Amino acid sequence: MAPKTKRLAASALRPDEMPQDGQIELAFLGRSNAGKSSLLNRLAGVQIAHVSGNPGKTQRIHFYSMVNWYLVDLPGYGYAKVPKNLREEFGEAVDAYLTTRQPLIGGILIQDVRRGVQEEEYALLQWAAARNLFFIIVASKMDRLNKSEQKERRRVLEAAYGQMIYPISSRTGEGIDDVKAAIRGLGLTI
Ligand SMILES: Nc1nc2c(ncn2[C@@H]2O[C@H](COP(=O)(O)OP(=O)(O)OP(=O)(O)O)[C@@H](O)[C@H]2O)c(=O)[nH]1
Ligand SMILES: [Mg+2]
Repeated sequence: MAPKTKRLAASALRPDEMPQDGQIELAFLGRSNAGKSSLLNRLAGVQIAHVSGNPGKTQRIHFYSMVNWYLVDLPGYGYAKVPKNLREEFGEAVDAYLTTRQPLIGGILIQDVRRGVQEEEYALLQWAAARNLFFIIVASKMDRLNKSEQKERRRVLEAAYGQMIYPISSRTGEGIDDVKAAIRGLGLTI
């Protein structure tokens, strides 16, 4: 029997809690509240990830089964409201995942279109390039801006990142098919 897809396969902090079947993983990274879980639900086509108005709610590394790969929702960084000791625990788990996890081939960096690019985003992409991981950049919440603001923010973000970005809205569905096409470009089924 084929494994069930589009479900939470594991919720982990330690490596021994993570899937052991070696299927490829794509990570979702981004500042807390950037819209990672919302995009994940859109891509899956079902509500599997928890979306909150409460930043820092995703407190473990969640592995969702896709057809022949895992979509991995990581705790958002840049928490303001989470106690420092908890922040460090997530930080360590995410660091360990990103630096040592063998099935990880890359992922999606999600950035709220209205926010600036900060040190953490640059550091992440630099580190990813050094590890030969493939990251696409998604600008979320496009529905929050009017057409001319969208154009301007896209220009600013593409200049800041030095690479093209995928504008999306998890609210309207704008741009979701383009993100799926990028994932298919990696040879993954979605
Ligand atoms: N207008 C609009 N709101 C969005 C969009 N995507 C997410 N949101 C809202 O932004 C808030 C945070 O969304 P989440 O998907 O939970 O963000 P997250 O990055 O998973 O947050 P953490 O798990 O805390 O790191 C929620 O209130 C969402 O409804 C979007 O495309 N448009
Ligand atoms: Mg989340």
